[in-house]
Amino acid sequence: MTKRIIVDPITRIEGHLRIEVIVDESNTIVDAFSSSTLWRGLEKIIVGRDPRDAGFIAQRICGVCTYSHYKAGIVAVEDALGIKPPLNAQMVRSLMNISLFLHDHIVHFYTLHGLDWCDITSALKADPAKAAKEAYKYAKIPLCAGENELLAVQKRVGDFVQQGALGPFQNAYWGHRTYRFSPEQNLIVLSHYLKLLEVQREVAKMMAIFGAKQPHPQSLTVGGVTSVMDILDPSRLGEWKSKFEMVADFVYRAYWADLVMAAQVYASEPSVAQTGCGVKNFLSHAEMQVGENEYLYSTGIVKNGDLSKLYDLDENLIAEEVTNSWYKYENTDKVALHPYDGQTTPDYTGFDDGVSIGPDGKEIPTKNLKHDGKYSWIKSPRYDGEPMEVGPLATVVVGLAAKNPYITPVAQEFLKQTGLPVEALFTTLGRTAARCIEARVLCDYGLKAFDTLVENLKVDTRTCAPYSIDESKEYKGRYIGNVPRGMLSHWVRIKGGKVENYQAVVPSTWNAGPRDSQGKKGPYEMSLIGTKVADITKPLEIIRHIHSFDPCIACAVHIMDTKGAELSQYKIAPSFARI
Ligand code: NFE
Ligand code: MG
Repeated sequence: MTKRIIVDPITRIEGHLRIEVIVDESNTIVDAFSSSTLWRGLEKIIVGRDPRDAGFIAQRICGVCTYSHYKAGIVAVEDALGIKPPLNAQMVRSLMNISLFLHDHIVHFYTLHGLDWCDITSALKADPAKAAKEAYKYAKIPLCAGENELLAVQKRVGDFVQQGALGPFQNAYWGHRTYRFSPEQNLIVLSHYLKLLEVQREVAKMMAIFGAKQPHPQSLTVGGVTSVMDILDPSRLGEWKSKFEMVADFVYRAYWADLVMAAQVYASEPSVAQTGCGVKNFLSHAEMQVGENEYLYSTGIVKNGDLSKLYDLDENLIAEEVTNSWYKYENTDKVALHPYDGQTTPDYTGFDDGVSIGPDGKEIPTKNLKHDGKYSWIKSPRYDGEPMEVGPLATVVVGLAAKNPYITPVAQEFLKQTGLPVEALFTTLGRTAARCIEARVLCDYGLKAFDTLVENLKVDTRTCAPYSIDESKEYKGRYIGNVPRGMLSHWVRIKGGKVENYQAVVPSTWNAGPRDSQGKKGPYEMSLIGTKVADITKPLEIIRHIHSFDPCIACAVHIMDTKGAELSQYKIAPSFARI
């Protein structure tokens, strides 16, 4: 007898994500469905507009990676028009990108994913003196982990819990048997969780220095950047650098240390150390420009987890399917469309009546995803017909296969410090570690972009390239790069001086999309298969796997009904919301 577990909504992510799994008699997941239940969007709004506005509109796809779609929209139009921005503009864009990645990664680990690893209730029972000693095992000079600091953290959180208003700590699976940290280790992570709140504020300011504000910076324009006064002001440059150093310090002494600790402790927890990565194809793109032609991350493809071979990326082989998504393709018999010819026409087919496991372990009637039809607002991107994982794990895996000189030493250091084999990367633990490795590469080498900018400013102060748009001509162009959640591409066609078609193929779409016409599941769904759920009323394992991708469903869907028509109604049952 199989049973169905539904987690809807998955909280501590951006957007609306529902996961349904089928478990067998041993509570092992044998099938999985990933669905975005909310529909929104922007690709259609861009059509018919002035191409110079595409980036500003595309930016509204998401309030998390607010810079990614902005930059992608600007660069896609620059590519179409044949514009190369001056080096100063390229470097400032890179400094903003470094700020975004650092912000996203540390916030993800502590605020969104950390409580999947760290049991707060256990931290309150810790011995602070013992914890202070423990912290020295993972950092030369631990951050916020002295005995008195830890005692203060315990008191602060203890007082908060005493009030009975648990706020962000409510509704979790405290005491779950797959939590593995000792009380002292939990207390160290909890201390860093609180410190993050301060660091997060500073890293947001880093973005605003050259972006004018955060979220949704405003200083990129087709041809270059507009933050000229800030670029030419040494004190603004110095402000960015000192904030970068403060964030890097947090990454070295807290984030990295906690991930080394997690890797050592959780190596013996099968649900994270042996499962969580089913699609072993990885796709990544060069990003984080630090010189004229120098990038910290590499482009390429790794297939079936084989690090000995790196395949070139052929962008003609990128396509999106809607076989199991609530869209239809019109005037074509193709099942997959290249993004230059992509369509976004809704075709909502609803849910089925059925049953699933309720909070007390008994079956209750529910509206379920259709298992033999359309079941998500997310499309299914494919590369040469195959699902691909994108994101920090892809950056690290492709970086290792490419023998990337920035990624390789950092990844090797992590494996050496934790004693894990390289195969351990192909798990949920590996994916979470890879995000930290990606952040650490920025801390080790990110200032190369800063130095390139400072050196170049001595001989060249240009910040924008001149250009013109010929209305009698047709153009097409794209941005392909990596953003915090993985490979992102924006594709634009321009005709008569206006945007004729616009498509975004987004990281969380690659990872969260439903199965395709061949029945091949995407990375979220495959990550769940084979995992044994310890307690079906507390499916922490499901949440941990999915959180490790850092889902952003606003990004993944990015389309809405521009006429405001009601497409369906949603009711959220809070008892099912899991943090
Ligand atoms: Ni909305 Fe995004 C990133 C983009 S996501 S967060 O990173 O592009 O898939
Ligand atoms: Mg799209």
